[in-house]
Amino acid sequence: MYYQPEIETMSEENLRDLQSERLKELVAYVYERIPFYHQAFDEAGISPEDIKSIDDIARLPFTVKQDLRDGYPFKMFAVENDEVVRIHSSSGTTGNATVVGYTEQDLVNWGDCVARALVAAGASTKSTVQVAYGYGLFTGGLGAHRGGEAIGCTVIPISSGNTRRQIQLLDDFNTDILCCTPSYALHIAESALEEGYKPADDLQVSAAVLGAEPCSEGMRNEIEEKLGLKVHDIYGLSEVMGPGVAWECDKQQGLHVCDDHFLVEIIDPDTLEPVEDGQWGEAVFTTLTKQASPLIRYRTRDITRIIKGRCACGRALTRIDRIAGRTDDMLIIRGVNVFPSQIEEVITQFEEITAQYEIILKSKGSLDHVELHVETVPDFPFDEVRKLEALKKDIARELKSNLQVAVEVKIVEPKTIGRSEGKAKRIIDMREGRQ
Ligand code: DLL
Repeated sequence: MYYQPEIETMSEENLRDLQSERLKELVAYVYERIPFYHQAFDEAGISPEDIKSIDDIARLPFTVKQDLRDGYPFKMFAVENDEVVRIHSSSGTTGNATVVGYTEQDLVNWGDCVARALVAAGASTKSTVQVAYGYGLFTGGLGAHRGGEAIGCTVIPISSGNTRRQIQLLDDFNTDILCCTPSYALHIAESALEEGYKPADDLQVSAAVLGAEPCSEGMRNEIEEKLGLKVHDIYGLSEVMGPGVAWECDKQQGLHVCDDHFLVEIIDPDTLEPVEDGQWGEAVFTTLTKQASPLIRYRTRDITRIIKGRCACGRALTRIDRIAGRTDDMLIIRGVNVFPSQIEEVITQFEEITAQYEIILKSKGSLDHVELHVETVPDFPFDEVRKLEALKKDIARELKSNLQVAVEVKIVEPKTIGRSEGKAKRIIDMREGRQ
């Protein structure tokens, strides 16, 4: 099912034409309205008339998070305050937060993008959508909310947390679509099982639209199995809009980008040159329709690749692979690059442990030392030392043979690793000078 078939099934050629038209309008718009871009274009020796189609995109300068921080709060806005109807912001752990504005039309477009994702996951006017992403300055809650309302679903704005209540409402209100982070979905599933529910049988929920953090196939399978539903990945970032920039259809073969609103490129983060389709690199987005906070070539630091060929669902929208991780989160263990999601993929193959884990980075002399904490499932015989030792060895061996990394595995008792209601914190950096 499609939410906007005229866009979702538009031919590639027409989509490209539409993108080129919108890109031309966008460059003139930002050049005129945002001094930062006026100056950046001048410095690059580019004038808006030089951009004739999306093939010229690489002539434009990049935008990075620091540019948004430097523009705090409103210098990157293209409209006056009277046109801004909403603000979201992502808290900066370092430096200023980034602030993003939305006009009424921006919110309509955002709702459409999320609605496409929800409909692709099976939503209709008859659906009840439980939004367990956090509401507030984070874009997850209100973004998913708007998408559900755009379709005409019944939306439950429960926000994140209060897990017992989540389960009760899933049951009492016959929720059929759950929206939250993957780690929170797993926590909800575990808690429901603990409370004596058989979620796969007792609950009506048939799809979960999960995003805001990476989720390995292993973790996805675990959530699907425990809750008896299908997981649809949804991607986005506040600077570019929020959830809904790209999402999975029922084929689960990559995420469809909303090409009419965003132009995606994949670049090599070191050379900044575009990579061939199919090669992994950093996703860069240009917003084609945003009025309040448009962005040219925004470097996301998220690692993905273009999936070639047309999806069996019939959509011509560009597909990107599920996000492997962020360049900032990439671990370099004795020279080997590895993302936490790759470690997750390996450990979720073990039935004896849950998908809850923590990666602790420590200093040993001048070298980095990596400790992986994993938790056994509740019915594992934790006091049988030989079984525990064997499991530990097996996990370490699998990590070594799959990822070529040597990590010290520590198995901890069930329920000792902190559960997350939003984005899980998987890496704890205890290296000297990093705390
Ligand atoms: O996380 C927006 C969002 C909310 C997306 C709800 C999906 C669902 P930020 O807080 O600005 O916005 O964080 C954006 O989260 O650059 C990625 O690193 C990561 N991320 C978002 N979606 C996914 C995903 C929201 N599906 C940052 N898979 C992005 C992997 C994701 N990582």
